[in-house]
Amino acid sequence: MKKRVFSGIQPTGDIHIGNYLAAIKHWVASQTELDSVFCIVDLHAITVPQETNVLKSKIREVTGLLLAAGIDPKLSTVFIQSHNSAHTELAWILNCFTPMGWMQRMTQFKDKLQEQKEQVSVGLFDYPALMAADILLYNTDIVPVGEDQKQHVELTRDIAQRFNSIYGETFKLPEPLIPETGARIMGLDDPTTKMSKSEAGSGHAINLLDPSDTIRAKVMQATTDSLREIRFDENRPGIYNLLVIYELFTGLSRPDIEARFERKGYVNLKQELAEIIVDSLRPLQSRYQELTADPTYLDSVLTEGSSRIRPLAEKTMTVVKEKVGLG
Ligand code: ATP
Ligand code: LTN
Repeated sequence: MKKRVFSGIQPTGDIHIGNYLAAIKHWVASQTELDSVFCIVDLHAITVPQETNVLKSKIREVTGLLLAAGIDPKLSTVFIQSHNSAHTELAWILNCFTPMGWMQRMTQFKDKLQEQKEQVSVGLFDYPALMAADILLYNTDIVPVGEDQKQHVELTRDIAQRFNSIYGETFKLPEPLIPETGARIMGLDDPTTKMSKSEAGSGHAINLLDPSDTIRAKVMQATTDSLREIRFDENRPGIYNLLVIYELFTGLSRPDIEARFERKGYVNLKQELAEIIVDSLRPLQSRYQELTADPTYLDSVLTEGSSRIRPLAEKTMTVVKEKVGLG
C-alpha cells in the first residue's frame, strides 16, 4: 500500500514561486511513489472577503497551474474542497473536540488579527479545524507544506489524538513534510517577511504566470544590502533569499554557487537569476496556455477528482458519526 499524501492550496491571489518551490514542486516529484491527493481549498479562501467571479476563475487558474507544473491527474487526485460537504461536516465535529486555547495559539491567526483587527471573521479563527478535517478525512500519512503550515499540521495531530483517546483509534496521525531548503521563501521587496499572495506590493512576489520582463524587473529591484560578498549567510536575508531561489531552480550546490559568484557583484547574480527563473517557468507557462485553451478539460479533471475521493470521505464520516453517537 502506498502512503497517502494530502495537501491543499488556496485559490486566492497569484500563485508564486514560494508556493511552487516549497510545495507544488515536491507534490509533482513524489506523485509516482505516493498516493497523492491535492485539494483546492475554496472554503479556506472565503475566510477573508473574496469577489464571486474572481474566486470562481481563480479555482480554474490554480487547477491549470497545478497540472501545468506537472501534477498528472492519472497519478494524483485533484478536487475542489466545497465539492465534498464531508469537509465542513467533519470540521464542525472536530471543533467540538478542540479547546479554544489550542486555537488561540495559532501564530498565523495572531498575525492576521494584528493586521485586520475586529474585521477578522470567525471562519479565519477556525480555519485550522477545517484544515484538520481536510487531512483526517483521507487517512493521510504525509502533509507536504511550507514552514508556515507546520503548526496547523501539528494541531491536526493533537486534535486527532484527542479524538482517538476518547473514542479509540479512529484517525491516523499525519506527519508534516517541510522541505529542508526553501520552506520559507521571502518577499523580494522585504526579505524579512514571507513571500505572500495577499501582499499587495508589485515587487514582492514572482508569480508563476508573470511575463518574462516583469520577472526581470522584480529580481533586479529585489532588496539586498550594502555589502559585496555573495555568500549563503542567513544574517543577510536579501542576498540569502536570492541565493536560495537560485539553488532551488538550478539544483547546484551552495559551494558551487558561491564559487561561481566569487568575484562578481549583486547585479551579475540578479541578472543570472532572472534568466534562470524566466527559463524555468517558460515550459510551465506554455503548458498552462495549452491546458486552459479548453476550459471543459479542467472541469472534467475536477469532477473526476471529486468522484474518486468522495467514497473515502464518506467512509470516515460513517465511522466518526457512529463513534460520536450522531443520528
Ligand atoms: P500566501 O501566504 O502566499 O497567500 P498561503 O500560505 O496563504 O499563501 P496557499 O497558497 O494555500 O496559502 O499555500 C500553498 C502552499 O505554499 C502551502 O504549503 C504553504 O505553506 C506554501 N507557501 C506559501 N507561501 C510560502 C513561502 N513564502 N515560502 C514557502 N512556502 C510557502
Ligand atoms: N492552510 C493551508 C492550505 C490548506 C492545507 C490543507 C494544506 C488547507 N487544507 C490541508 C495542507 C493540508 C495554507 O494556507 N497554505
